[in-house]
Amino acid sequence: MSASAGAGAGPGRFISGVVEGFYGRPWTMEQRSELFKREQKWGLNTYLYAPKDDYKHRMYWRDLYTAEEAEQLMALISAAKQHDVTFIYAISPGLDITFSNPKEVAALKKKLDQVKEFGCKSFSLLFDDIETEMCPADKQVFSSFAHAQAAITNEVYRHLGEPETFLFCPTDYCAAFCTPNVSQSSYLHTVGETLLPGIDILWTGPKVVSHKISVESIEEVSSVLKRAPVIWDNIHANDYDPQRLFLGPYKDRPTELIPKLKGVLTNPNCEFFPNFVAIHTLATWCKATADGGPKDVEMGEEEQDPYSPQKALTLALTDWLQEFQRTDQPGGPCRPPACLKKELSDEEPMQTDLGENYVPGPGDNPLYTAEPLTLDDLKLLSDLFYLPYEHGPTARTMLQELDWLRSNRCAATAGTDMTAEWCSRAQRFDDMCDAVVQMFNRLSNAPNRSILYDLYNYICDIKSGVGLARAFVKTLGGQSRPSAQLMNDDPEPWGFRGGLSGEFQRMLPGHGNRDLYRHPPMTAVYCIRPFCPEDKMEVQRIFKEIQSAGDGEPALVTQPPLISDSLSAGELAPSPQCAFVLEDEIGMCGYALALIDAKPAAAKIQRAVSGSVFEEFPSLIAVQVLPRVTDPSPTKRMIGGLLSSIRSSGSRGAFCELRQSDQRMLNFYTKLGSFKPIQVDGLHADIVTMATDM
Ligand code: GDL
Repeated sequence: MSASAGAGAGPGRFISGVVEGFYGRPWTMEQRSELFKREQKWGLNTYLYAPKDDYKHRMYWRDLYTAEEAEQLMALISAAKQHDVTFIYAISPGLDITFSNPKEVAALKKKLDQVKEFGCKSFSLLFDDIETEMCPADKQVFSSFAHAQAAITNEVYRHLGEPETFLFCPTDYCAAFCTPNVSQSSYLHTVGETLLPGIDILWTGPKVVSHKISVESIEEVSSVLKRAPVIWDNIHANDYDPQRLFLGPYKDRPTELIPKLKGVLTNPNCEFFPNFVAIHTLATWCKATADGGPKDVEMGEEEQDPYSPQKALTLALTDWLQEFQRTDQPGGPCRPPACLKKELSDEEPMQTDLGENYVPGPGDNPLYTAEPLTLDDLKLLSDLFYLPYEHGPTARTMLQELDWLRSNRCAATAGTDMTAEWCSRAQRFDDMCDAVVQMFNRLSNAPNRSILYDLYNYICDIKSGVGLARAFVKTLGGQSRPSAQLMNDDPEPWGFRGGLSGEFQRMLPGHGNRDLYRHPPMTAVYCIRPFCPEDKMEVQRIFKEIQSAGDGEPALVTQPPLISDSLSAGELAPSPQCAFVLEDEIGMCGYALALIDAKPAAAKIQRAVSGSVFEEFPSLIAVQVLPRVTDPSPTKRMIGGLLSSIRSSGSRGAFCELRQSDQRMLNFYTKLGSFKPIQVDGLHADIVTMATDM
């Protein structure tokens, strides 16, 4: 199963390169030819043609190519050959193929025969992202979906003369899709046992977009598949989110994987030009070998690896910088950026056109001169658009600083010891924002417009985002009136960004987002403090809000009445030292109230509770937390504090009353573990009582 990475042909070679396997606009033929050139230069050897939204690759897979299309494909296949790149033609018939119908198999063979005539020698059948249910006709012939796919794949493979490179993409192409798991997946076992040994299998790792791929996970899947997989890596794919682009290095795949794999193909960003980093760093990774570099005991763990993502990124960005300076427009730009002008000035005068002939007179505006883009600009750009599970270092610092400035806003104008620190950190944040704007300006003026146009929407978006954050910090520091962009009742559309999808997200708990910066789940600052009488109204508000959540109806009056409702509604006062409230930066977001002895309170609201309940669990607690608090730990801490107050009063146990409809709190208490449901007679069927001893 072992292989070594790098270019070269032959059955044992490590497949390395690019899969054009994303949804959306496919790359152009020119871009693909450019890709082959780069692959050759960087030592990558394969290109898998699998553009999801190309009609004849998937939706109309049966249709043969027209003469014009044939010409283009032939040119592409020969361009790949010229650059020593293996061109693999993939087809995705899974949307509607009937496996058991011989006409369908014939159609598939005919289509692939046509591509073979174009000079293509390597093929692939893809069954990703399709329905897993077989049609009735197939169910009669095949014992499972895996058997159907493997049978047809073997037949096509043989028909094509057992090509040296032939790839199969399973429907369960990552661990997350396997039921119940990889080692017990009957689908994967059948695929592994039935597919002919010359066919290689694609695998995306633990997930569709895998954060990390471990050696153990590959060993596990290899033993089920009976061969080393070819990784289809979605680490740089961005087709699932129009606001994201990935310019970080190939990362979190140890180089010890190389001998355990048959290959790696990256399925990168939809935009062709920004993939320079994704592909360049993958090439660096493929060249790194486990016994490559000298080992230094002083080195950290990452340094021990012959591949350093950070170094690979710098190499890639250094080469990419050259690309930005290359003019790709016929005739333009009229004037070179400042850096190039100097070099040229010693030589012959430049070819001129109208713009170049114009020489400003004394007192006229000087000609606009573009500042050259720098390596630091590209590092910053990559940090802002890094990887799917990670922001780059500068982006992380910016988020941390903004979070600190926001959390310590009181210090901004208080004139205390912390004010100086607040102001200097605000200035640092402002400088970082300014660097983003400067980077944007220099990028916009770079001679290579094709790269710029692919980046444009993203850099515009981040420039606006940073602009809003910057204005917000200025407002906090009292340096400007509440920003027009932020606070105005009639802002410009860029003051409320994100469209309908943004609105949907904001309505979901935790904004529907798992912020990369807040990882693990939440680092929002919560404060738990003792309840005071002035909090009564807010507690009532939270109680009402939760009671009416869902259908917008006011709370149902439960008969007999609940002691905890009376406590939350302020009709009963909590016992001294037995009440807390939870606050976040918006305000009060939860409370925990207790009655040490609930019996008199029950009597007060004429609630009969059997004596044995009060004997075993004399105290009652009422806890509520607004849904915006998605992190369970502050609620746990608040309940912990309340229980310890109850304990120190000498109580033997506490109970709570919950409505069945309050699934959130029911789940919460269940997960806490210490509370167990108890039987209380005479309660409404909707009420669950849970109790804990001290
Ligand atoms: C997928 C698709 C791929 C897509 C990617 C990222 C595979 C095998 N298939 O599941 O076409 O680009 O997710 O959205 O990865």
